[in-house]
Amino acid sequence: MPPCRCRMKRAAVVPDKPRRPPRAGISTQRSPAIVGGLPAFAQPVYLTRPRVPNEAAFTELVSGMFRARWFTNDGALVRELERRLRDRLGTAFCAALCNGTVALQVALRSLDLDGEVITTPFTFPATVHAITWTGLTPVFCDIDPDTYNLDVGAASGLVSDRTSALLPVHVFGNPCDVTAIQRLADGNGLKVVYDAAHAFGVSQGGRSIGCWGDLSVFSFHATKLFHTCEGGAVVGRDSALLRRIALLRNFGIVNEEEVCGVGLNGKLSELHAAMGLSLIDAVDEEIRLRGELSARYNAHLGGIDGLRFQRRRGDATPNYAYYTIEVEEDGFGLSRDDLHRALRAENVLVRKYFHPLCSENEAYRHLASADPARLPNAHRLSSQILSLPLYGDLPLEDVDKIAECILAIRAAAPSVRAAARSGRS
Ligand code: T4K
Repeated sequence: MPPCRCRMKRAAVVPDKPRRPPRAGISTQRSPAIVGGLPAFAQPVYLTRPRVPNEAAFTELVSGMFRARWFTNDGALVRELERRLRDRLGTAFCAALCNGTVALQVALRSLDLDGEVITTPFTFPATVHAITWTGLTPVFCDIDPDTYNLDVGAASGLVSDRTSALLPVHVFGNPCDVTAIQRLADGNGLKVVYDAAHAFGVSQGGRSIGCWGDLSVFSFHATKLFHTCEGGAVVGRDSALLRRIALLRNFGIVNEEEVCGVGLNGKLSELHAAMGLSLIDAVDEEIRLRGELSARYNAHLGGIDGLRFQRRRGDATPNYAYYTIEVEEDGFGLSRDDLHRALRAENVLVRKYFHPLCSENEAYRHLASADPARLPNAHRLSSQILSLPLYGDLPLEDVDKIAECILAIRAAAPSVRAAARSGRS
């Protein structure tokens, strides 16, 4: 039987900082599936689900594309999407690309960098791979244990005469300390490219998150709150950079007579742009729904010993891209991995974003900056972090049930631990 998709009346939006104790009425009595109980969900609850556009609106755009017989290469739909994104993101330019990873590569390449780029190990592999694919060397910097973002003080200690840029990530949509990063960059003649893959719709101090640094890069992958199935964008303010980016994403072709530089094929297709255009007006609604779901998680999980939460910047407008918890074994009674296994047994497909760290990849392990002793905060967080399901049409009752599972699993900690570590799960 498919899972029930009905909705209960929604709770008022509350600040995302967890404060309240667990709600009364949540049962910790049920027997966790990992120790023989029935799974809480008959069907998998995915970490996220892509938002589906209004089919009629999407079909109309695609029909127009068929009529025009123009499917890619600077088509009308891509141009329209770029215009809408520019307005939405409040940036001087927006160049759409085929995905966030290629957008990162093109952004780095457009700045003519060489040598080393300081970045975080606590990110999706794409961030660091983009540095390497561009012929640059990543230098890993530890993170702030509370915000999960680049520790700017630690970054300043890593700047050398080989450093050409900083590539910080607004992890889970939480803005970096952009003022301190700019100060560090300006003081050392460095460029700044932000990986804003998680940060669509976020603003800080009243300014869109895309307004900081030299360039910012977004991902429009299907798992993002705004998506084009696959896609991405580079935003910034310098029109000379926009010209370079436009060339780089189209093989370096200037015109039929001239090709310049080493470009690649980074174009977004008209079909992907149609998806984006039919979803862009739903972004605020998606953020609102996720905000409600996050508040509900907070209400259940906020007071539990052994659970910690990302400290969000007070001056930021969040987008609720992810809902994560840190599991401290001492207080919680179980490790993150125990809880991960126990929730998977309930059919709750939680994920360990981001574990392993990028610095643990065999491609990077040899780097001096990848030494775990230099990255204590990142290693601790990577062993404790867990992402819980979150997407706009996740029913609030499912959040209640997931929280109930977490409490029941915790209440049965000794037997859950034994089952999780016995290899039976
Ligand atoms: N920088 C950062 C900081 C990033 O996080 C990312 C991407 C990038 C750069 C690069 O941007 P892109 O080149 O991807 O545009 C997913 C996404 O594929 C990836 O885009 C994203 N970050 C990363 C955080 O998450 P996986 O390998 O964990 O995805 P997957 O397939 O396991 O899906 C996650 C969940 O979503 C599952 O529960 C299944 C569900 N799902 C997924 C897809 C694709 C669906 O329900 N439907 C779907 O169509 O990487």
